[in-house]
Amino acid sequence: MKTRHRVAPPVRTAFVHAGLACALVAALTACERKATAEPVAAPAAVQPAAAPRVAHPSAVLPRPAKFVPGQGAFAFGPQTVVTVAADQPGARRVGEFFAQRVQALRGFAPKLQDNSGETKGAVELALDPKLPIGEEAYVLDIGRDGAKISARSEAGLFYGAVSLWQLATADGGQGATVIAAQRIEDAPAYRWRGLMLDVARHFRSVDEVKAVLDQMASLKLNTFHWHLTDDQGWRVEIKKYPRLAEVGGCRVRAGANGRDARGQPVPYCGYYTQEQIRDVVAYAAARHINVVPEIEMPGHAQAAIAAYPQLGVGDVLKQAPKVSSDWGVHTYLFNPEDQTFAVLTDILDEVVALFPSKYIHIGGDEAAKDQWQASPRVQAKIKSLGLKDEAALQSWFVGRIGQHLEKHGRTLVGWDEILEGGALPASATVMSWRGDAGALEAARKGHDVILAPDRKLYLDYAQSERDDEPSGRFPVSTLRAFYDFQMTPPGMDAQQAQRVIGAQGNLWVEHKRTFELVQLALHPRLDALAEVVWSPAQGRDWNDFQRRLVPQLARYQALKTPYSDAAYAVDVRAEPDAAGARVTLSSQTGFGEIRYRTDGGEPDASSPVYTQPVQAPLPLDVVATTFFDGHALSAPGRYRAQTAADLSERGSARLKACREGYNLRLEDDAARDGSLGDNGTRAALTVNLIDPCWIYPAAKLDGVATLRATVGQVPYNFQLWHDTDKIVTRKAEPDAALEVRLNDCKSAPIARLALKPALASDGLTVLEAPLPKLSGTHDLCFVFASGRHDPLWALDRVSLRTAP
Ligand code: TNX
Repeated sequence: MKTRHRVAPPVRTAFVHAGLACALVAALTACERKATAEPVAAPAAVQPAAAPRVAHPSAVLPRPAKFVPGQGAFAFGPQTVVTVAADQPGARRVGEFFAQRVQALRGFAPKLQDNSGETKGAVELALDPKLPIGEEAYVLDIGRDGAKISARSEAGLFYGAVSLWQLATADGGQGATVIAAQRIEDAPAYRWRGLMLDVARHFRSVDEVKAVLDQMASLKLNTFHWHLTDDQGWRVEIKKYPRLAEVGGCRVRAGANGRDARGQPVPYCGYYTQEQIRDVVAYAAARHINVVPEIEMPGHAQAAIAAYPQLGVGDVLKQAPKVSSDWGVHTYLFNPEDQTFAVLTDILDEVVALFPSKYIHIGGDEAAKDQWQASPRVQAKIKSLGLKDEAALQSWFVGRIGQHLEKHGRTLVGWDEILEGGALPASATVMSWRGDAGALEAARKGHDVILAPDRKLYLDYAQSERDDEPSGRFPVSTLRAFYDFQMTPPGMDAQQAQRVIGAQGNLWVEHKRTFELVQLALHPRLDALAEVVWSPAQGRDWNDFQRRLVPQLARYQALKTPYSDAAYAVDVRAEPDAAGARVTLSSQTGFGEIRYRTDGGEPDASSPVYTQPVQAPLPLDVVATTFFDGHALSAPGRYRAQTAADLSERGSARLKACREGYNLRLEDDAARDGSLGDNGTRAALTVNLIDPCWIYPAAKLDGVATLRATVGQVPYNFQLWHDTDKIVTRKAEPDAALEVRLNDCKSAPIARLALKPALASDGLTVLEAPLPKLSGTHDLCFVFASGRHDPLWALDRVSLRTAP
């Protein structure tokens, strides 16, 4: 469902029912009039058709360290030139980048000029290595007669240019503009301002990676952590071991994704040639972004072992593994033999030659030790090295790799598991992901620390429980939560806090099959994180951030960069009511104002403002959008209901899971209509991997005669390691069915909807069955009794229908 991005926003299709425009207008308008009558609400209620546009004094995001408003404004247009000193190629590069970015939005490119001549009305880029400011700092002075960016380094100048670009494009228009006079003195709070992108689970093209780098640059992020290898794919060409990319770079995806119309397997492949890697690294460097490659070891190694089985734990492997089509924790580890180190160090030699980064990431996470435990050879190795256990062996493994990187003058970075086993060299940098514990321990032990805690800074979590939320993980991780992230974990003292060199957002992409899904996951949460790592903690202000986000979102629209509008999208709740329905409109943040229409059209900045719940007759057709300062912040959200039965419809995102943990929103492996291939809209289904079970809270059952459920099946391609035993399956007795239970999930089924019509379909199937006569308000519980956990059956939506 392509409703979450703001590129030529389509009307949301969630909850769409055939329906007529209704008489809601009158009811809603009446409500507004009522509000006007209340003295407190009076000023707001006389909502002007077009609110006066109060531009934010500084539209720069992330917020600059210091901002002083000035007098007057600078006329910026096609006549504006950018001046640089003839002997400063760095300044010229920044000028060219600036001109190209202005061109992308305003439609003209300021000309570059030598700074020796007339400079009135110009943008001057001045590099001065003796300026007494920080390495990445800059000063931006905008007056009536021009603008000047000063910095000590090209990076500083670049960041100044990004700020000026934001100011020059904050009005969202084309052609000439004016920029308010102001002075900005700015420098980043942290030196590691990062984003991790997983390209192993789903591959991204060079152009897509470059697009992400452009977006990072415009947020002054400077570290791109490229997760290049994992169980599901090896994505970097290694000349000495070509099978890594050729074999390790291909898998057959699970379920319908993995076969063609004739049922034949379709390989899913992708890797970057060394030439492409160099191209990306140079592209990033031109944007002052360092690319940190990650080569996973000793775990997350299944693709590498599929390519070169001799790297695996040979005495326990019955056969070479395939490149995995599953998600989760796998048990294939590299063996700790000398020949394996020879291969790994060869690989790292090529990696080091490709990536000038001081930091090289060697993974280290989730190395389930089952195979090492089961292997007599590995056990003998542990013994001969005088080590305590497998954790100590991993520590020894990492130490040995670290020594090799040190020979190249590089610093090892690893996930916080590298702390286990106790032998981590002090020079290693720890990336803390399992909550704060790793960060605390690493800082205490004197390691540099990068914060990337799961839940808090993981970008694969869902952003809402809306019906149109794309696939991802639960619980929800909101824009606000990202903005509120604290750079000093509780329990860390001031001295240890010095060890925190920065933070990064991590985008794992098991559930982000397309680039659009990647973009929706990144923005605007990455924008919030950019402010957390760049701007001083003091002065952080959520509402101020949101105001500066408005022009940022407008830029994304203009640049056709999809972003999630989960923070601003309008939730329409309609409950049955004597008049037909009681309609409540709200948004996650409450920021801006909600405007709506009820005649089928999309609201604009002059449509009525929602102030309080309204009663409205059926059928109803509401389209609502959040606005701020005349800008639409969300795609228009539509809600239609013909009858009271339609009001009872709940998508799986709005049903309650029966347990916590392992709740995912999964994309169906086939298009809605069951067609194969990567095209076509797909359903996203909220499901629990341990106990697929849904609660419809407080269902109103009076007069309900039938239940309608839309169901889908997805492959169970998850490795839950030791949690596998916990998976709940229910017997298919007498046949496979969706069972409905009253009040709780333990009672006997009150209805069974046979799955037979759905068995042969890869897409969604609508099932309907009568319910016994019920009354009152009760929870309903839904479970699938299919006798097996694979395929995983999932509810798309349910509704309660009255007798015709
Ligand atoms: C854990 S976070 C992982 C990744 C997965 C992620 C999400 C971390 C260091 N490891 O391999 O992609 O969970 O499923």
